[in-house]
Amino acid sequence: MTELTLSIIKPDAVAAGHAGEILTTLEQAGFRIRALRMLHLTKAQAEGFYAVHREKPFFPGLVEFMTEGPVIVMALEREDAIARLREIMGATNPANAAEGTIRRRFGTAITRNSIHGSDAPETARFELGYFFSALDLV
Ligand code: FUP
Repeated sequence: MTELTLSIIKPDAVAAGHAGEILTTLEQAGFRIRALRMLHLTKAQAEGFYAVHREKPFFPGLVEFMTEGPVIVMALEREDAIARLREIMGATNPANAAEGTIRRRFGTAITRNSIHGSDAPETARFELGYFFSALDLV
């Protein structure tokens, strides 16, 4: 089924100059970019996006990291986009991510893992709506 998912090229990957390679990887994996914007998240915006994690011990560090520099936020369309993106991203900890995955190639720690992708349909709906309106999809 063709579906949309939300992806973020995180501040570490943008700062390291890997945004282009990550976009190329996504396009070559069959994702169509339906919307894209670059922004520097505020603390409140990062906290809202990761609200499901607010009780976790890593939450303050996650918010700090996600606000340290600009990110690139995308709505991506593909057959089984949510599951396929999770596959090519790799495991949360780059050290455990399969060879060739984006997190293995560009992530440097579990806290600095280069890319985000929605993990389920309800999450994708919330996350797409957090950054984009229907009018932004082209
Ligand atoms: P993922 O869906 O793979 O991004 O992973 P989670 O939703 O479990 O975690 C969201 C983000 O929190 C991860 F991308 C990185 C960060 N995190 C940590 O910093 N430490 C942890 O122990 C777990 C996650």
